[in-house]
Amino acid sequence: MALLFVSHVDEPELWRAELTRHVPGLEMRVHPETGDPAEIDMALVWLPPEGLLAGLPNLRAIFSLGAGVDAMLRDPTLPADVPLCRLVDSSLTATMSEYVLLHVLKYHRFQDRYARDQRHEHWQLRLPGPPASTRVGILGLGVLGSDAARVLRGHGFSLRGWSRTQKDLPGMACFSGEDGLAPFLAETDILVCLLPLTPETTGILNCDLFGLLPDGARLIHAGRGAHLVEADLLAALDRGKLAGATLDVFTQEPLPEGHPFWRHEAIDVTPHAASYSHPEIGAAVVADNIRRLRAGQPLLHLVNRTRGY
Ligand code: NDP
Ligand code: OXD
Repeated sequence: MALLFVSHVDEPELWRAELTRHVPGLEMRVHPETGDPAEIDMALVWLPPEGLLAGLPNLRAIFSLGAGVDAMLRDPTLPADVPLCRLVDSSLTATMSEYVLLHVLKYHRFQDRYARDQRHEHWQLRLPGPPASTRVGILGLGVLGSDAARVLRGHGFSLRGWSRTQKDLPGMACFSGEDGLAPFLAETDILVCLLPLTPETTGILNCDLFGLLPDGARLIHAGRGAHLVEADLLAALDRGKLAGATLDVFTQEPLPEGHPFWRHEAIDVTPHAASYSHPEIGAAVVADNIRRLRAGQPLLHLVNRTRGY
């Protein structure tokens, strides 16, 4: 039996080297060189073409190469009885926290303003207050959100977070559910979105939500493109409700040529690059699950398909 690797962004040979180091004798095939589909019992995938996994009759486990599995769950043919595990690894987590810290510091230290000043040959000293004077609010307090909070706390920022179920995290105010959203937003100067995309969170970053933030708030969005109502963001920026946005994810990726986000003065675009897994680290996590599957033990990081993440 063999593992099928499917990804247009991850480097298969790096993953093969690391996986076979941890699981000697593992046969890994790289899509589209699948061979006999009946010989595939595991799949390691990022954005597999719709229907591909349904065509593997002996599939026993699906391992995602990403933390978010919304695209896979949208595939109506995704085998319902095959366990689906998302990627939780320390490199993916650490790189996301770096991204969040980088852009929180950018806003806190006025680097966005200085970039604009430079374009206009304008010399103006802007002195920030201490980090505690900047209130950062994180939407989603799971693996990524809670680690970003830990890192930001280390830099002295004032923190709050929002999740579906109530959390109790050190050094931050935690809010949950629909009732917790407005009080959470009311004191958030920089809003960070690290939510999974589900029917409940689709379109959550909209004009109503922006209206609940203090005037001049900033957005750092690294969840999924469909969380954001793009026209509402442009309207909020244009009327000064929001002062800036850093966007890593988009409804259409790559962001199409001519899209208004590319040239907007107050928007920074990154190409879905916020976080990434180092194969040396990610493969150890996947290998652990392969051993568990073979030993009939419970798999780690199983997706709850009813909840959608
Ligand atoms: P987790 O599943 O660990 O955490 C998700 C968090 O979101 C949980 O705190 C959960 O609440 C909360 N949540 C889910 N639904 C709701 C809701 N309806 N209302 C309020 N809170 C909600 O996920 P990760 O932290 O690992 O990843 C989060 C997302 O980040 C991924 O799904 C993906 O979309 C995105 N991502 C983006 C990357 C990039 O490079 N741009 C890279 C990796 C991930 P509760 O704790 O109560 O369940
Ligand atoms: C992920 C991603 O979900 O890279 O891991 O977006």
